Amino acid sequence: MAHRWKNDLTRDDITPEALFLNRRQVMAGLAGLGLAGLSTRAEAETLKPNTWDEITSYNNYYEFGTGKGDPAANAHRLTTEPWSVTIDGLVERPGEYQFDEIMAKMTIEERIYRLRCVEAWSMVVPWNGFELADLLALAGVRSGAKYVAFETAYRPEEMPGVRFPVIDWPYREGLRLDEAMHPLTIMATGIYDRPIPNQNGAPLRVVVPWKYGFKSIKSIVRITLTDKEPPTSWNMLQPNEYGFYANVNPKVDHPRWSQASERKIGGGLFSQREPTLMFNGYEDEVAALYEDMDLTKFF
Ligand SMILES: Nc1nc2c(c(=O)[nH]1)N[C@H]1C(S)=C(S)[C@@H](COP(=O)(O)O)O[C@H]1N2
Ligand SMILES: [Mo]
Repeated sequence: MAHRWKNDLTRDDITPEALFLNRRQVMAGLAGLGLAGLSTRAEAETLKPNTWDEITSYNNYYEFGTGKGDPAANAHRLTTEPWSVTIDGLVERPGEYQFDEIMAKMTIEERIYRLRCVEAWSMVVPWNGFELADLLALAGVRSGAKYVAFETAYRPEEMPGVRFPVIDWPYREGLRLDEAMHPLTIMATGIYDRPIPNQNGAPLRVVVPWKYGFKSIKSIVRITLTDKEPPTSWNMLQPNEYGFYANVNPKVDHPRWSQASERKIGGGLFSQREPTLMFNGYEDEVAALYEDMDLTKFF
């Protein structure tokens, strides 16, 4: 596997002292420790993860119902063992990859990321997982591939929510290949060093921290490399409200509400809304991906 930057930074590495330094100093300090590359602004500042209870009881996973508590109540019905992911399309080694075999080959690390839902609430989640690029390398991306399409399991017997045509099931998402290969993009398999709960997308789900949460598709059964932008669930439903890119952007409002600020889950009844950050705080890491694009057009 190609050697790439690995983030060994955990929340225990963020010393109180580091919180008083400005970002550049923190970055320099991390570089000095050999942790080149990313310390997200969020991590360098006051990124405090939400609690296990918050992260696992307030969810969006429409296959189990559209209420925030429905996934926690219903997702225990999802059978996650055995599990396999079909990787096909423009790859050298198409096939069905067993979850256990994938895990045996991947390096699991902790990533503390902001999660910003398009509905304007947010959390901080200490994920465990591996870089999506490493999984794609297993299958071998062929030249000509430009996009990656993902599909969630569709199991009417286990998923009470799929009776309702809120979405054209199965839930589908997609990324441009360079977004999928970006070191910030992970496949999460755990939270707080425990296996990822069903309601959060067991046994493996995408996490793209600079995009609205709906891009971070859960319980993946298929990954297809294509040369065309794939259809994606929310975009199919309301193309004028949910774009393919869905980058977090405080300056581009949803047609029905502002995206300039967000409500932090767990903040309490009287907590202030927080300003939403460009690319959810990951601007330094990802802005280059969109250099020549009009983000109001490609929202
Ligand atoms: N398959 C599937 N994936 C999904 C969703 C869904 O309904 N079905 N909801 C998305 C939305 S809108 C958000 S905000 C995040 C929420 O992730 P969390 O429940 O782990 O916080 O999952 C995303 N992934
Ligand atoms: Mo969301």
